[in-house]
Order: sequence, then structure tokens, then C-alpha cells
Amino acid sequence: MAFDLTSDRIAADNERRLDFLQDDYDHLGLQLARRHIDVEALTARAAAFRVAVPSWGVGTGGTRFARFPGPGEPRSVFEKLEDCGVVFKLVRSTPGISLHIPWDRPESIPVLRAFAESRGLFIDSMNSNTFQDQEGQPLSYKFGSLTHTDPAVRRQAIEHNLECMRIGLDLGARSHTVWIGDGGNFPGQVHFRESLERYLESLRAIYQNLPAGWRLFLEHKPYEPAFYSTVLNDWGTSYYCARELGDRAFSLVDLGHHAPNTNVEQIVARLIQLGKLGGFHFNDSSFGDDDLDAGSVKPFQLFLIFNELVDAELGQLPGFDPAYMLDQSHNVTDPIESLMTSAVELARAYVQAHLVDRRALSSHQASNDPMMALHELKQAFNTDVAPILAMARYRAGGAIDPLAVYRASDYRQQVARARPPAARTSAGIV
Ligand code: LRH
Ligand code: MN
Repeated sequence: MAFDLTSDRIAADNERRLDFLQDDYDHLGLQLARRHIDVEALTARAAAFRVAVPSWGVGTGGTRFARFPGPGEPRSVFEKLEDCGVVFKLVRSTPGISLHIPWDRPESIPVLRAFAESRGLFIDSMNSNTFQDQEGQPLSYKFGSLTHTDPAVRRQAIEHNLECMRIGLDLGARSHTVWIGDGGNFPGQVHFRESLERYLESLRAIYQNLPAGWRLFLEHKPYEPAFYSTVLNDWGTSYYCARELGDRAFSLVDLGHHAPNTNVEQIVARLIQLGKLGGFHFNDSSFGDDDLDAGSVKPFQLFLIFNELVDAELGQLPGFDPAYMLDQSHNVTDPIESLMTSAVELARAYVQAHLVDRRALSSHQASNDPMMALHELKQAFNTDVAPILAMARYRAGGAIDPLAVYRASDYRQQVARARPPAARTSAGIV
């Protein structure tokens, strides 16, 4: 039974808020005009901002200790897309959906594609999974997958990635993301140089089968599930491999895949400069790969990352076209609320980064005036652009206040009644 959140409900709620929004918007417009900034130009940028939602993000996430499933858990890729459709309907910036195989392997590709398109959604990036063993899988990934010492295991993992791309091609996807947990838990367990050679050999086999027009994203991570060494552990190794593979291979930056206090915005600037920034898995974290909601813990870091992205965008760097995706684990919130809120936080950081007076900033950098340089960034970060974000949603048929409309809709209660709780309550991220 399909659930929906009607446009009438959104329009009715917007009606009650529009006057206040218009006041706030006009007032912000006056303030920005004094800074020679056109509020309408920024609203157009906010309206054009897009970020893909992970299919695995609409289920309740967990940790190795426990997972506490919420009401109305999606039980199939169709129910996942139903929930992704609600996010898109309310915030209007998330038509793209990243899929994960085998979690989202469809019985019928045409049926799934039509279901997505009927909700204004499209399949963005495909994600392979050789970090878990599937039922009946001949060879185990316990000691690795694409870098396993046994060529038969590597072959099995390569075949899985080729299958993912075949499914993606028929679904209209445009990229393939490879993250593997391969590595070791003990010194001496894995030969650092040979394992990287095996990684490259396997990725070459995947790259050779990359559909025309597609991009291949390599996702690095310093640890987990391996806790002593990980084969594709950092951005430098990822960059080296992307360069070795070819023009359509790029590095993907998952914000949580960096040691605490890493200057991630500088890594982003490096990959931009080296022409190998493929995209992002946005989330937030304090300690490890916490997969918390983007902008919920370190909103200034998120702003500084978008400051680098907007600087490159305005610099019209050739080939600069990063794919923005969320990759979060919602352990204690309603996943739909978290995904909506995170999509808004990304648009906020993007619009604020467009408030930076880059001519003034570079003159402060040239004259070595750190205080005025920081002031330039902080002035942008401290500007409340909420009226611009809400106006962009409103004009695109979305909700001025997505959370209020969603909660008033009882969508979660409705799907909870229709989707009996899944039997499985085991631990694990999804
Ligand atoms: C690994 C990761 C990767 C996904 C998985 C769900 O930590 O970030 O992007 O495949 O989470
Ligand atoms: Mn990720």
C-alpha cells in the first residue's frame, strides 16, 4: 500500500508561514544588498543544489552493540524509495538515490526504475558490498575481497562489482562507488605493498568494465572493520590509485573516514587541485566513523569544506563536478527527519560559502592579515540564510518547514501500521 504526503498538505502549511517568510526574506535581502549581494541569485543557487540520499539511510542504523529498529522500518527497496520520496517531496533537493547491492537488488529492474521515476527520483550511484558474506556465497570475505591473497576470492569480488554496474546501467545510474574494508588486525598479517598491488589489479578489472559516461569512485577509510591496517586507508593512496586507473576514476571523501581533527577541507582542496575529487559521503563525527547527521557536530568544518568547493566552482576549474551524497546511520532519530535536516544543512553551508567576498579574502591572504581573512569567512558562516533556503524549497513546491509538515502528516505512524516490525533486530549498521 503506497503512502504519500500530499502536496495539498504542504501547500496548506506553507500558506500559514508564507507572510513571515516573505518578511524575513525581504529583510535578509536588504541586509545582503548592503554587502552587494543579490538575494535572488543566492536563492537560485539554493534551488539548484542537489545531494543524493543513501537507500540504506532510511532504515534505522545501529552499532556493533545493538540496533533499536524504529517504527515502520522499510522492508524492501520499494519501501526505501517510498521514504526517500517523502524526503524529496518536502526538501526538493534530493532526487538522486544511491543504492547498495545486494541490500537493494531488485527482482525487476524496469519495475524499480518506474517506481523511482513515478516519485521524481533517479538512481544516482551504485555501491558494491564485499564487506559481508551473502547467503550461499562460495568464498568468504573474512580475510579480504578485492585484495584477498586468493585470486579466486578476488575474482568473486570483481564479478560482484561488475554485476552492480550492470544493474546500475539498466537503472540509469551514472557512477559506481567501491568501498572495501580489506586490511589486517595484526602487524605482519597483511603485506602493505603487495595488498595495494592486488587492489589496483582488481580495480583495473572493474575500471575496464565501467559503462560509458560513468565515473568510478574510490572510497578510502583509515580503519574499521580492520583495526591495525586498511589497504585503501587515506586520500593519498586513493589519489594514487585513481590516477593509476584513468580519467574516469576519482577519490570519494567520506567525512567520517579521517582521524579526529584531520583538516578535511585541505584534503578536499588537494583533490580539487589534483583533478581527482569525485564526490562526497557527507555526515559528521567526533571520534570515528560515527556517521552522524551532517552539520550536527561540526557545522563550521562543513562550511569550510563548501568554501573550498565554491571557490573551485567560481574558479570554473575544468572537470570540477563533485557528486554530493549523504552517508549516515540514524540510530536514534527518525531517518526521514535526519535526512531532510542534513540535506538542508548541506544547502546552508553551500549558500553561506557563496556569501564569502573572495576578492577581499584573497587580498587579506596576500597582505597576511589572518584576522580579516577569518572575519571574511566567519561573516558568511554567521549569516542566517534560512529564509533563502525556505524560499527555494517553497518555490520548488516543497515545504517552508519540512519537519513540521512531516510530523503533522503522521506518515511515520501510518507506515508503522502498514509495515509490521522486521523480525531481525540484530546489531550492525543497517
Ligand atoms: C563504509 C561506508 C561505505 C558504505 C557503508 C554503508 O564505512 O561509509 O560508504 O558502503 O559505509
Ligand atoms: Mn561512506
